[in-house]
Amino acid sequence: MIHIHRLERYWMITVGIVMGGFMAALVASVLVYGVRLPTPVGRVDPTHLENTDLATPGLTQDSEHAYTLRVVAKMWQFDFGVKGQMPKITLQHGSSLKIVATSKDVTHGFYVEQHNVNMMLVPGQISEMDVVFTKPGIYHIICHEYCGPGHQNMIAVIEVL
Ligand SMILES: [Cu+2]
Repeated sequence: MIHIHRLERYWMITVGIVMGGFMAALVASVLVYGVRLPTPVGRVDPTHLENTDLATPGLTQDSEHAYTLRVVAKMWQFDFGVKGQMPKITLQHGSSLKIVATSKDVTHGFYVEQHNVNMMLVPGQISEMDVVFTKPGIYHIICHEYCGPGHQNMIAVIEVL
């Protein structure tokens, strides 16, 4: 049998416990907290979005409580077919929202307050994420990837009734 020094054995046990803790946190984040990685679902030519599903960004209703929001991020606004400095969509609570988004110029962020939505919008890549709004409230969408001098203006609102 291999002889392992006592202190070395303690360190191996300690490292095993720490690694087990990390693994448990990872599993809990997926199974308990519902953390999902945003998935790239397709590729597009960011200079020719007019030939894609994202040609007409906006909110569509798929069923009674399910919606799809198509978003094109650009310097420096989120375009989902609503005009204004801070575009807004309104949903009933309990609604599920599929967000399909891309960027037409530089890398932008897409973060929804108080929900597990945190995507990087990379030109040429379509990102998709599902979220359910269970509580009424005002939730801001912000760009959290610095994208240029108008970055701080990239804000939109999801109102949940
Ligand atoms: Cu930005």
